[in-house]
Amino acid sequence: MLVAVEFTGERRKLSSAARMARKSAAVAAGEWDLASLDEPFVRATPDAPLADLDFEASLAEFEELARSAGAEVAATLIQRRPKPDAATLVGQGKVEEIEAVAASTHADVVLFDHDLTPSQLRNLETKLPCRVIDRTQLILDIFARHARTREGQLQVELAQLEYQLPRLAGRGKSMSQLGGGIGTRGPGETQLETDRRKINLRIDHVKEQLEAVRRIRRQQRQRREAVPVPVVALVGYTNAGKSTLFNALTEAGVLESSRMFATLDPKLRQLQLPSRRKILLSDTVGFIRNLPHTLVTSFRATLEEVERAELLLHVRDASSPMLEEQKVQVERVLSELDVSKKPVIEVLNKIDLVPEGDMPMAAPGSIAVSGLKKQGLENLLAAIDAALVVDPLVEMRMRIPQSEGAMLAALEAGATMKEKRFEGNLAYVTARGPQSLLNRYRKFEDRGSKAIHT
Ligand SMILES: Nc1nc2c(ncn2[C@@H]2O[C@H](COP(=O)(O)OP(=O)(O)OP(=O)(O)O)[C@@H](O)[C@H]2O)c(=O)[nH]1
Ligand SMILES: [Mg+2]
Repeated sequence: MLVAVEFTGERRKLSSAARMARKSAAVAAGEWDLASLDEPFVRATPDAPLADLDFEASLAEFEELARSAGAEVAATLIQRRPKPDAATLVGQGKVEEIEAVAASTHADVVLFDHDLTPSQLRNLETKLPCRVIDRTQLILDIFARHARTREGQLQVELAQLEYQLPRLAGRGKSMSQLGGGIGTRGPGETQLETDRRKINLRIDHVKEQLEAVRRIRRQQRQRREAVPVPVVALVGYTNAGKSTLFNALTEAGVLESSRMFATLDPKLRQLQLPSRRKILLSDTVGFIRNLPHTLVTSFRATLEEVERAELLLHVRDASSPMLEEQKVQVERVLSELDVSKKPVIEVLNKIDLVPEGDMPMAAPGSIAVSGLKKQGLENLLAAIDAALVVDPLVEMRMRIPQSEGAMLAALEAGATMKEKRFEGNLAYVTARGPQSLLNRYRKFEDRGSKAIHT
């Protein structure tokens, strides 16, 4: 069963940037008079305040998260109170209600849409008849299910171990009831016997293995970087459609799923742009609201393609009611990764779900697409082409002996031919293509312009 909590004292959860964006969108849509703009919460519809809309959307997101972790939702309880209870997060009466509902629905696990301090977790587990799992642990569990590479698995395990360490004491009873499977994965295999010392040993061991795996990855990357191909990284909120778009763009057949965090490990595929320039497109793990800082740090390596990308494609779900809030969250993580200065193209995805005339406000230069219906992809590719300054397009006139047929073919594969003419045993060509490619043909460069036009 799920317990969603909202603390009205913390209601300004919606960051000021998101509120501003929302207000300006509302004004642009002509729905509001300016007088209402000073109210902390303008109304979204005559009878539903925005704060409620946010709460509902975040509740829906929480339910989706729970399902992604394999849970069947038996019941959902909501509590609103001014501030958290220090001992049990929710109030005493609510704890009793949860206990009763958990018993009557035979729930195995109670999931809280909020983080619990170690002592809150202990208190709740003593009072409730089943396992208690908080938001961070739920996200970690989803990560554990979806980690596919060795490095991803090790990272998740490390985060799980570090999360467990301060929460060990007093869990003896509940640890033996491994109900529901959630929160029992990864280091869960050894959960029954864990004690602090064992966990610490394991942490050291995982760190060593991670270091070894990363060394190998660094070597692979160096090998790849010897051939300069710019990396373009898809980033965005979980479920925005990054993997779908990645597939549409590369036909790569990467795992795509409605379950959240389907992609934990970055995927890289080579792709050719309309200019014939090659890029490496990288699919990355989705970001999520309130992702604990410890997780961001431990997933740094997973996001390393983002750090070395030349260009980011920020994929946004245009059909989501949380559109603006999601953008703020993604930008926050990007700034934590120290990549806010990189060029970004905003991609408004899922436009097939947005009724015409209802398009949300987006940054200038943003591209509307549907990854699923493969709409707008040409525009997106052209925008990527235009935005990549690392390997600019240049034009070069060349004189290539016809005996160099292979070179000529390679040039044609990587560049656009603006002019091609054969004279005797020489091919006179004007090619437009990436500088990195044309530089390899310098020795054929034809500096005398007469050669071509006579
Ligand atoms: N209608 C519609 N659905 C889409 C579109 N793009 C993606 N989806 C759906 O949205 C869901 C999530 O898509 P994914 O591509 O897995 O999303 P993601 O951003 O990679 O998610 P994570 O890897 O979890 O961060 C899937 O059910 C997709 O079929 C689109 O353009 N239109
Ligand atoms: Mg994905």
